[in-house]
Amino acid sequence: MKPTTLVDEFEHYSAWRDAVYVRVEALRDWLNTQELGDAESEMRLNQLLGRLQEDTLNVAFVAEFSRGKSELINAIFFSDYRQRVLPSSAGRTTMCPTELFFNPIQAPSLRLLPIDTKTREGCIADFKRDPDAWIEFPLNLDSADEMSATLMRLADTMPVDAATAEAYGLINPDDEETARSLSRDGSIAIPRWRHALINFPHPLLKQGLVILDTPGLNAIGTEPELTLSMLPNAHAVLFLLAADTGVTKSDIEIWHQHIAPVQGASRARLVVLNKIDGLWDELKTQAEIDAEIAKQAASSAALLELPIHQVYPVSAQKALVAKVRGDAALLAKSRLPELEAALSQELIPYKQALVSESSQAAVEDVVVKTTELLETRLATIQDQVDELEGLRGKNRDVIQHMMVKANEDKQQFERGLDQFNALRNVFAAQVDTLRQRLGMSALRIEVSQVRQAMEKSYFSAGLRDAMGHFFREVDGNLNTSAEIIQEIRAMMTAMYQKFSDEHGLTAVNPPDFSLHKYRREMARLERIFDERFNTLYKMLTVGQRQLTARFFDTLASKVVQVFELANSETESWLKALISPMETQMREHKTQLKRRLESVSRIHAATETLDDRIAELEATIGTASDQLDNLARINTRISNALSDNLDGARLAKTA
Ligand SMILES: Nc1nc2c(ncn2[C@@H]2O[C@H](COP(=O)(O)OP(=O)(O)OP(=O)(O)O)[C@@H](O)[C@H]2O)c(=O)[nH]1
Ligand SMILES: [Mg+2]
Repeated sequence: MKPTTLVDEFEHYSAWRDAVYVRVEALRDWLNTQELGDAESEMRLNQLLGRLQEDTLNVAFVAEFSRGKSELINAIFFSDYRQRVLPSSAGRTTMCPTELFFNPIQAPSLRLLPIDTKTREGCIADFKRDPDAWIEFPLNLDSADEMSATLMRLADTMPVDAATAEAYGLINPDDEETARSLSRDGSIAIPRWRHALINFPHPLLKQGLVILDTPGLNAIGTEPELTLSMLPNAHAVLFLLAADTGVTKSDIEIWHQHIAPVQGASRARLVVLNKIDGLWDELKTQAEIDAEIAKQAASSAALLELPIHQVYPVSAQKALVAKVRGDAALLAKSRLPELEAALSQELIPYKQALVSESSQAAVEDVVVKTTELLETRLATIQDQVDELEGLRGKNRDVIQHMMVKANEDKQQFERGLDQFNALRNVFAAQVDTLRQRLGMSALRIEVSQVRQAMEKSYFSAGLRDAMGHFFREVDGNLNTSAEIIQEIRAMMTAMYQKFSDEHGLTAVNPPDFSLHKYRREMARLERIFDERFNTLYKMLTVGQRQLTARFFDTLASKVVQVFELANSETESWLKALISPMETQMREHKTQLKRRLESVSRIHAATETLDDRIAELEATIGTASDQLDNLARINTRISNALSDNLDGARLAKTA
């Protein structure tokens, strides 16, 4: 069987995602036309639709320089252009982290962030929001030559003196390697750009693929954002070794510092042993060559402490040549198809599971809520029908009595509503405290205090104290917030119970919510900081202090991001907590009012009993049709979600 390529697999995934999108959209529109949706459900579904639309799949390529990262990207994704899209050459080529993606709103372009932004405040994510910080070069898609000439800028360097390089955090003057790379006039060549964004209308990028090519050259260490967010955010990381160099000390360092620790158990992480064409010795038999390749793969796996099946030997260069020339035998020999198949098998199902899970959760919440509403409606109307049936043949006195009773119920419920509103005030006060604890302004003050403390400290001990203090404060805030959340939940549970006992509303179990994962993420960030800076000397040099300060800036913006997430999740939880109650209250109030109206009208003899019962029964019919429809729409979404890609593929080939 021909192994499926990543390109095919990704197309199936996109088709699956589009199918889910259409069905979720149908649910939202149906709720609107039936007037069954509320603001909360509509918001959840719109958020989900937004996520499905902007869904990206991030694949990062990491290795020492010259292992063939850019060549491998060219071979896997860009062979259709029949030439090298990304520059790839001997020695150090790609000089800055490069993201390839597609944004239809902007013209195809290469945008470059100058290296001197390293001395400015703000991290790459901040600069991405500031278009003026970038230098833009249009990409002429009609001329492959022009395009690759433009992209050669990814390899730009410039000479600076050692002090400047140190200020950028690119060198450590005490380090031997730095001394070696200084030329006679004391200058050193550094990357001209800090980061590159390539907006390119490739079919896969159009569907949400984002590729991250990184430079070797220990850039990972000097750009904290790579360690803190870009690599952890990647859905798959490919780590490259090269058969001609074998596994070097710096390969092992990169692996242990940046790749092995950031990976979750389910995340795709593939090790590629590139340049196996160097072992294609024409004087040897194929079996001997295969044995040699297997031997190298095994020793690489052992050095990285991995099972051998996680190492994929390939020749990126021959694969690119083979694809450009349409040479199937050479392509097979390059072994790229095996790597592509493994990548798609690890990457796509993992990504699909993530998206499926979050979609399922949002849809289920909305469906459960709407079902409850319809069931309550059905039950109350049925009660009214029963009550009216009981009136048949009764005299006016009895009817009068019923009217009084209905009025009393309505009044009692209105008193209940007053209590509910009083409780809402308590709820609002608690939410206020929670917002202060989780608030962004408190966090920003905290961050600037640490920043000042760091600027004053010349010793690494002082710096670590400031950081330790920061993390304790942040964790303290999260902890207090977690306690408030528990209190709010207990209060709401009691309130639901009360209304269920006194007014017969459906008892809802308020959703649980914990800040645990955010505390865990903070602990992870603290660990990364510790690991990076506990080896520093007692006295800090200017360069080390600057590097530490910049690392802290990135870390702080990451902490702010985590807080923003925690905040928005907390806000949604608060809404989800109160909104079913509000919906039920509203519904109950309407039904009580209708009941009083029907009894009154019958009492005043403006309507016959039969007419009224028939009318109510029609309403029952509508509500139960709606229930059926909702169940059908829900099944359709579930089917779309659980439709695995194998199914989609079979359907397409059949
Ligand atoms: N023989 C052989 N050479 C390869 C292969 N893949 C890449 N190369 C060569 O190795 C050199 C480095 O390749 P690049 O793609 O620039 O490597 P890189 O990892 O992107 O390097 P940096 O951008 O410097 O970090 C180039 O001269 C490529 O032609 C391969 O499979 N076989
Ligand atoms: Mg490169």
